[in-house]
Amino acid sequence: MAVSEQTLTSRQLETLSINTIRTLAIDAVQQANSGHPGAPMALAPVAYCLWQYFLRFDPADPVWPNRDRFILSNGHASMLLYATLYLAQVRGTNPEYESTGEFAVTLDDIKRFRQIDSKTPGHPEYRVTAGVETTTGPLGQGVGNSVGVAIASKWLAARFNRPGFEIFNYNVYAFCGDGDLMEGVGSEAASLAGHLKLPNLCWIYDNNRVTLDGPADASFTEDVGERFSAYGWNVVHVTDANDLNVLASAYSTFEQTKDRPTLIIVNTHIGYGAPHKQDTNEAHGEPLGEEEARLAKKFYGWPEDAKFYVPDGVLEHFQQGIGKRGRELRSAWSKLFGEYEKKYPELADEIDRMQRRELPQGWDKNLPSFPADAKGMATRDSSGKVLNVIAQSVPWLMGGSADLATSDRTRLKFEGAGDFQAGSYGGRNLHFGVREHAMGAAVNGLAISKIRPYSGTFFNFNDYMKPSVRLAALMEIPCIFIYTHDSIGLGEDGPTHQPIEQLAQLRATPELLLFRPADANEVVEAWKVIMQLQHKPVALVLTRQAVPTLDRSKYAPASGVAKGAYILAEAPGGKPDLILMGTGSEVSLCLTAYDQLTSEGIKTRVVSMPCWTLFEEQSDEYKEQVLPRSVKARVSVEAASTLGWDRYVGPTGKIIGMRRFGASAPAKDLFKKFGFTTEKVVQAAREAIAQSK
Ligand SMILES: Cc1ncc(C[n+]2csc(CCOP(=O)(O)OP(=O)(O)O)c2C)c(N)n1
Ligand SMILES: [Mg+2]
Repeated sequence: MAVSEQTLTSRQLETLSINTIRTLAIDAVQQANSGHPGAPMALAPVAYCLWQYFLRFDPADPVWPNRDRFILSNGHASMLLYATLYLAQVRGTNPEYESTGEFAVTLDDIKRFRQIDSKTPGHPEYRVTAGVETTTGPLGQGVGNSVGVAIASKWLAARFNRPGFEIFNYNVYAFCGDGDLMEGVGSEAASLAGHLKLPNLCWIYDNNRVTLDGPADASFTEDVGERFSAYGWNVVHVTDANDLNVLASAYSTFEQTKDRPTLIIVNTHIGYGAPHKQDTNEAHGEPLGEEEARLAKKFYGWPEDAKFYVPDGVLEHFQQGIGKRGRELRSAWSKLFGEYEKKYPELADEIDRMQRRELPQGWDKNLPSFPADAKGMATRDSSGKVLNVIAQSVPWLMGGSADLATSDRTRLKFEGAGDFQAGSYGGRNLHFGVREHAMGAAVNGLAISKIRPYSGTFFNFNDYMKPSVRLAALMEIPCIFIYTHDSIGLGEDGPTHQPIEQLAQLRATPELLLFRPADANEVVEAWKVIMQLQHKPVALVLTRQAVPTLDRSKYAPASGVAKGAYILAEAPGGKPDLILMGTGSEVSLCLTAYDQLTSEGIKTRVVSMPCWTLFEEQSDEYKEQVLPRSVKARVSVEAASTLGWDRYVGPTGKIIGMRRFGASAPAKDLFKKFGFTTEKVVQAAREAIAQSK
């Protein structure tokens, strides 16, 4: 679609609209006395051209499933997005994903930029503001997400489109700056997108040669275009951000490029129009100041003293552009979808459920139950089996691993699961390569596209993707992060690979649920809880080594996992003098200690605690029932950092954990060396009993 013949008046309206975006950004940042005016001032025409002439987006329905996605990866330019959402009159949505008819962002919201409870926080936040597709601010995450969103679009098309019914074909546009392209995650994501040849992905690079510290050439001198060409992208240059015709032709080139992603490098002037601050980092990270703001407005031909001024005709102009075009596109789609529903009711039902994050009927059929077995199996293995069962009933459960699928057991092996690759976009096994961070960001992109995604890697390498996991939690999106090789129990690979502090770190993350199941049946129960989550990400932490499958006729059922912690083995008579507690592979150690202590007449209880956060959410009565205050002799056993266990063992308790990094040796030798033996647990129990008296 090219910019149509313009009359003089509509050219003037274009300029007015662009300058409205600029001055709203200037005024909002000035009023908040914080924020970044420079990037919105520069990028206003780039955003305007995209929204007004290209983006297939209906402001009246910001959750229309086939809308083009706009991601502002340089989230510090948030006012660019808020001003655009306001001018395009994007509507709000409720938690049921219905349009409320209210505006997503009003002029009052813009006046309350960066204030408490406003819809215009410092950086764009998913869930807070309708029309914000993903939370951005930590540079590189947005472009990382965009790859997942583009994968989702291609996968949805492969699964749901039928001859004459192109239900999914949306494009993904991501604005980004020097920072996004310097960050490792941006490079990983670009490399992955190039490999996958995603033709629906367009990054628009704000090439202003400035970062926060000053000229970008203090740290960033590579040839970005050459780099992206080498990744396999189509690279397009726009030498003047204010030339709408050239911008439009760049966007058209993207639309016509069917065999690879597109990078549009736009040369811009940060703080465009501010005479003393343009092209300097002074247009960045702080308000322009009253005087400079006035001079910029003068440059734009604006009334110099007007604040938050929206000239007549601007809102109507957007309505006649994106408003009208978006409405027509969406109603044509709705009509098509109506026919599709009649012809393919089952597929339409799947699409509908996905939008609401509901599961298909019978999603939990065929779930295994594992017989007691002293030798047992690794929880990575039981999880791999469960994943492969559930994935057959939940067609939109998909994911992959950062080059460790054979080790982390995340591969979908059943007939038809397939690999997602250029040329086979219907596959459900993603190959992220050794790119954990881009994997995390892409998985977030899949989740905001309403696919149920999982990732896989060694637990220790969560460190390489942690920023994305944090954003999944902040966004409250149901990603499933699978981590295997969860402790020194991985053995010979040694301390470089043995996680210590990772459990404590993820337990400290709000909104995230961490599960460390003790045996195969706890794994099944964990998956049951996980699949029903709609608004929480999960870390599922699994062993490399075999753990016994517990005899559930002897011990409590594994369904206790749903409460986060439960009494696994009770003291004879039900009144314990001692509580042993642990997670994962150390639970069976608690049980062998239990046998010995019980045989010595010490009334012992064992509590399995696979998910602390869920346990904390239980009633006071339940918590008191599991960990009665009166029982002061307590021992925790977990082969990880001891941080946090004091909460459960109390001042007279004993914590068996890792107070140093691990070592390279066979697992059994490591467990012995670091005190994870029945003998040591029994000894700690005796000490705890003595201390508690
Ligand atoms: C991961 C991360 N590191 C640091 C920052 C702080 N930060 C915000 S904007 C910015 C400068 C980014 O420069 P660029 O991407 O070129 O944006 P421009 O200044 O051109 O708008 C920095 C370092 C951040 N938001 N995220
Ligand atoms: Mg820059």
